[in-house]
Amino acid sequence: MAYEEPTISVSAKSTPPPYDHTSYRTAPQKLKVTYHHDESVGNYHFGERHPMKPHRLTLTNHLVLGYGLHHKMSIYKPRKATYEELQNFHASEYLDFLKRVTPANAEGMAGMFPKFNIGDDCPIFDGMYEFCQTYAGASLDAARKLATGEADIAINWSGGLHHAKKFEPSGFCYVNDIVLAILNLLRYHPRVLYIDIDLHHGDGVQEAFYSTDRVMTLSFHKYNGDFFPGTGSLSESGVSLGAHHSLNIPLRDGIDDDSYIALFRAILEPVMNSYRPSSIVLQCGADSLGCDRLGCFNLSIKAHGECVRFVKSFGLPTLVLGGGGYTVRNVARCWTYETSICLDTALSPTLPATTPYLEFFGPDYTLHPRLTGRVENRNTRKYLDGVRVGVMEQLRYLNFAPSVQMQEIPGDLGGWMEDEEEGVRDGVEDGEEGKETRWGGDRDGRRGWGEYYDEPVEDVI
Ligand code: V1D
Ligand code: CA
Repeated sequence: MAYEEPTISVSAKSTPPPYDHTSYRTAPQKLKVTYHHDESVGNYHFGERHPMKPHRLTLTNHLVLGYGLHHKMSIYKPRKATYEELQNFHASEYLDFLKRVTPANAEGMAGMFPKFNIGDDCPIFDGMYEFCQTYAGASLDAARKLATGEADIAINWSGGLHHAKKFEPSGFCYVNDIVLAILNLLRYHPRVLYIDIDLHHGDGVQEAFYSTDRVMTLSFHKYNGDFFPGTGSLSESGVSLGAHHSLNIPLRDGIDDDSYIALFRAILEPVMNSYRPSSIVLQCGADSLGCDRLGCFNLSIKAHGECVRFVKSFGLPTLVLGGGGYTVRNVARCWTYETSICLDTALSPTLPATTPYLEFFGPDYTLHPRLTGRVENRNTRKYLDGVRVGVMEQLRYLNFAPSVQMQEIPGDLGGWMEDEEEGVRDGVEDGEEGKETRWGGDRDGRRGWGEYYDEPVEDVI
């Protein structure tokens, strides 16, 4: 399948009115929230000294259930992503390697490890390929629910593995479920905004969409040129059609709640007004919390959650994903709290007493332990203002760019949902319901639209 760039309209555009998202705050609507989770995903193990602990997903799920949040959303156990689905982004040579290699045959395949970046960050572990299929399957399932309109917000805490590349794993990420999900959203959505609040730069997603204007990437991260993955300076802004569509917010150690939230809002509001996405993918890496084992920021769970609340206030179909997060008890607290934000539900500050693994949350057993104030804030006002101004300058270019003209989807191209569901539908999901696309308008907000496509989603890349 070859990717074709969409037709570009060169007609002059009038300035659209600012995004009216405040009404969503004052008059919250009953949103359809879906939660995509396969219990098996928490049982994989990267190795004894490895900081990535899939068990954090089990802890999160127990807290979500303990608070009774499953009564307020539709829960799906997704099927695993197929090899063909992974191939939409990843090279077959790489997938063949991932599928074949095991701890038992690793010695014989060690010659291939440098080529496929296998090492301390990305070790070979039991069930690695299945693990990838499981978390990617959940993101694809969530994207399908958004595309059909069965979900307004779809959550997959096992996803958000933003570093994986077409040919190799990177930074604990083997397949890039985010790129795969966005590629599928692009069949229905003219413009997808990707937002990344993980401590690390979302390099794999940025790289995949670096030359297209169909996806804007916005990553907040620690940056000093050296910190993993080493990318994410303000000057990385996209190429070709994608020029000015990669936005990077490089931060120093110790950023606190007030400055992070103020910056997040001050940047996201104009991004929404300039880019006018039709859907959002939000990566909620929890390593940006204070006290994270690999972290160096000062954020509380409330501040992290405030970013989710602000994104939600725009009222667009939103895919909510996990990512990094290495102090597992705080990851579980954070993603549970963020699930409750998606559901507009207040949670008791004391964790439910019947939660399995409650001992992980002692001695306080609270949802909001104090995580802030341990690292000196190296982000001066002047520095942060410089970053904000730099982003505003990039956005000015967008306002002069022609908007993407999309074509209405012909009948049978809506078949993504049926294709992928047929024969592999799991027992939990409901029957097919009428597909609808309720959002839309072009970047001017003038034109309503039905289902949009951009024939094959390969090689945006
Ligand atoms: F501390 C470790 C112990 C064992 C194995 C790895 C690590 C470790 C810590 N930090 N590895 C890192 C980072 N890697 C390096 C390498 C050293 N260099 C030559 C490169 O600094 C990788 C950090 C990955 C962060 C992943 C993520 O949080 O962004 C994430 N997002 O979604 C899923 C994971
Ligand atoms: Ca980030």
